[in-house]
Amino acid sequence: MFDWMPDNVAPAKDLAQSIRNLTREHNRWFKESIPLIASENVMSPLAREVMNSDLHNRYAEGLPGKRYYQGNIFVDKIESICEDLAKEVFDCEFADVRSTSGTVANMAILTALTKTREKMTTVALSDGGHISHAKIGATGLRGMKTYNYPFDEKNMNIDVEGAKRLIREVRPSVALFGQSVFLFPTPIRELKDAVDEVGCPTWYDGAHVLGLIAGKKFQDPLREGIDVFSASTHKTLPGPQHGIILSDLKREGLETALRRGVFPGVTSNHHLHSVAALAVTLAETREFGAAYADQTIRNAKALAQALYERGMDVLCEHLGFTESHTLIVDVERYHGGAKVAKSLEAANIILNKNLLPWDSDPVKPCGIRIGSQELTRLGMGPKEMVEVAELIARVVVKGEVPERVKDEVIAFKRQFTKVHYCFFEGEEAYDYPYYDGDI
Ligand code: DSN
Repeated sequence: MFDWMPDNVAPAKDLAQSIRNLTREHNRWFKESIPLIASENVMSPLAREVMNSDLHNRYAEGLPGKRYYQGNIFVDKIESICEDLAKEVFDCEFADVRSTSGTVANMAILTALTKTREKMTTVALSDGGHISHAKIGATGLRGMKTYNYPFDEKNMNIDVEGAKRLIREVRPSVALFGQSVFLFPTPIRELKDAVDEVGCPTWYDGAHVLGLIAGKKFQDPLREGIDVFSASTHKTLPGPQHGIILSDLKREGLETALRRGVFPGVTSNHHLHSVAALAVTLAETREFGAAYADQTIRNAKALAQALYERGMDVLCEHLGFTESHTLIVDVERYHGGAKVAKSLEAANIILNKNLLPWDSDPVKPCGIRIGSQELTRLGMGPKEMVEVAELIARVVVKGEVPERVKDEVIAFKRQFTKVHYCFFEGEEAYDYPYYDGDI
């Protein structure tokens, strides 16, 4: 031990072993839990294999064939295949797969499309907008002045007439759409007149619904007239934590601006192992994506219906609850989202509290958000959604002690630990290779 190290600091090997043990415990916990966070998923065995490769250790600034480093012979091929697959799956002219996250992709687009102190229109955080669209996030960092679309709380979507008025009045440099709470398609076509009148580019952040769009089961933003489509790649698209930018390049100079926005704009090296994992995910999506997206939406509707029948206030019953993977429940009468999410966590049911448009206190949200995509990936269908709803309702509605429900959650979940809708279907989702023994 170093002489400057106080006696109570553990040796490095013990700390490393602790991290190893905690990681294993995390894996086991998720194997025994019901994962319902709408922004998460499990990667396929093949995606995990390439993710955990030497690609992780390398540099490749620039684009295939135009690099600043040697050693990219195979990297160039992988990245080119990834871009081609993205263009094919999303039926578009342009794909940049170098952003290291959805927020980094958004920062690249802000760099490409805007200048400091310009105006943009966005969905408010309380209405489901993403943090990177807000003043406190990337948009604010760019110095943008943001104006929020009026929101139709009953239908949980942008208020079309109000949004048209706002766009005409503000005359933004860019009109941004897309949410982290995405129940229904954005009325892009309905807003087209106003946007065309102003002449600004339109941008759609489709991170949450990317896998549903890939499976052709949600709106197709580029076909509906959007100029730039950004996303992270690990929510309904079950890929690595990474980002993507797609476009049909209908505006002059867009390709160069977007490429420069990513590099050198907001990234130096991109994450080559993630590009490989994304390429595998896109290939698997081309093969299995339609069935997976269809089942994900069916499961979300089935789960919403089953929760509703058990007395929970699932939003938008009059619209069939949802057209995506997400459902929202108002749990104010059960003491709010924070308390409910915590109680469910004690029963190994993992979801998050969520702000509702009518919440008066942003730190005490009245909602919870639930996503069906990961359970779908693990092979569950409508029958299992009813079982999941019953387990949730026992904790939330009937007030059963969460720790008592937990044993049943574990027994239930142990039947669903394998990945589906991928090559090597049926491999374990939560098992990773280990070295034997302690350090
Ligand atoms: N904050 C994430 C979510 O859970 O929706 C998106 O980045």
